[in-house]
Amino acid sequence: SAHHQFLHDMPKCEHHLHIEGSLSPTLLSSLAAKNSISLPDSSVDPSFASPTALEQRYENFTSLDDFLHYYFIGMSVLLHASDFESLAYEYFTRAHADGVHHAEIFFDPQAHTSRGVSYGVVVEGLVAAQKKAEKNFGISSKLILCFLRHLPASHAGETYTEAEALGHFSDGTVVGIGLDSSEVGFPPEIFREVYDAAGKTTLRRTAHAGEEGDHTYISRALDLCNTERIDHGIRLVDNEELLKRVASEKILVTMCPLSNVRLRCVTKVADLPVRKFLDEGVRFSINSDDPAYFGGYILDNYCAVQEAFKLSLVDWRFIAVAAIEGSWCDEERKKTLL
Ligand code: ES4
Ligand code: ZN
Repeated sequence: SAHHQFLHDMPKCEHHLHIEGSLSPTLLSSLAAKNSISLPDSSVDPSFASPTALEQRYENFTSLDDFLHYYFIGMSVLLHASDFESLAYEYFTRAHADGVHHAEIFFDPQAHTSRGVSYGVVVEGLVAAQKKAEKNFGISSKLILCFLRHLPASHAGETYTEAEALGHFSDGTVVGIGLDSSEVGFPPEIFREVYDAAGKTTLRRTAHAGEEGDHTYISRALDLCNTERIDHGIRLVDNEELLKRVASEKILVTMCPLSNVRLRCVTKVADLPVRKFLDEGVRFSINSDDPAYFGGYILDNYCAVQEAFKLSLVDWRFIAVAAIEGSWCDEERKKTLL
């Protein structure tokens, strides 16, 4: 895609990045060999014949669930704290090259604890990478613990309790909670208990809503889970009143353009409500979601938006300021980002 120097140079904040979704086929393949993890046999799924075959399969996802199948198999190669550290440091290296100054990173502990990798091991590796990225690149970062909505709410509750017991909520290791995985059929209010518990603490709250699900998933996240952000939120365009509310309440929508195209939520980037959000004053940021799976990192997403919409510098200023003001870092850090 076309490269825009001013978009590279603009200080960027990433708010919607699943760290497990930054696992490149190359790293996946090398960790599988190192950790003796058997991937599906290539006679069953030829995509696993080589990293290149896998890359090609990633270009043809038909839905969120089709992607999630590969996403959960991919992360099965992550076993040790050092694997999570390598994964996250590889992400930070790329994010730094793209001009990211601050990153808020989703992780899916249940996808690891359910296969015998402890919550503590996952966080140990991620935190090691965060410290190294801060020191070497000056990138500030936070972790957002996501619950998998296809699993029972009781499993989310157990995960919440474990993170809390380790002190990760009170010591700032985890800044907030999120909700991800299959959306349709798993509305946010199923997870009301953990959101209510988080609401009694300093934890911030977000949820994926209005990606494949309709606009009622967005209003239910806001009304029933008291979320402060909406991840994806593209179905906001189907309810004018809700859209105006999100604008007036300054709720940040974390958009992921290349993800929405790859998962066929829209046909092309130009079909996303970027112009609409700008005209209505809806605050949003532009993010990569699962960059190793969706054909681009954050700068590719910024450039795709520019190619599709030809935004003005005033528009880009609005996006940059919204991203900084909507970040979950302290006010001192925000001042240095602005
Ligand atoms: C995800 Cl694109 C997307 N949607 C929902 N859940 C996810 N987990 C990782 N990527
Ligand atoms: Zn996502």
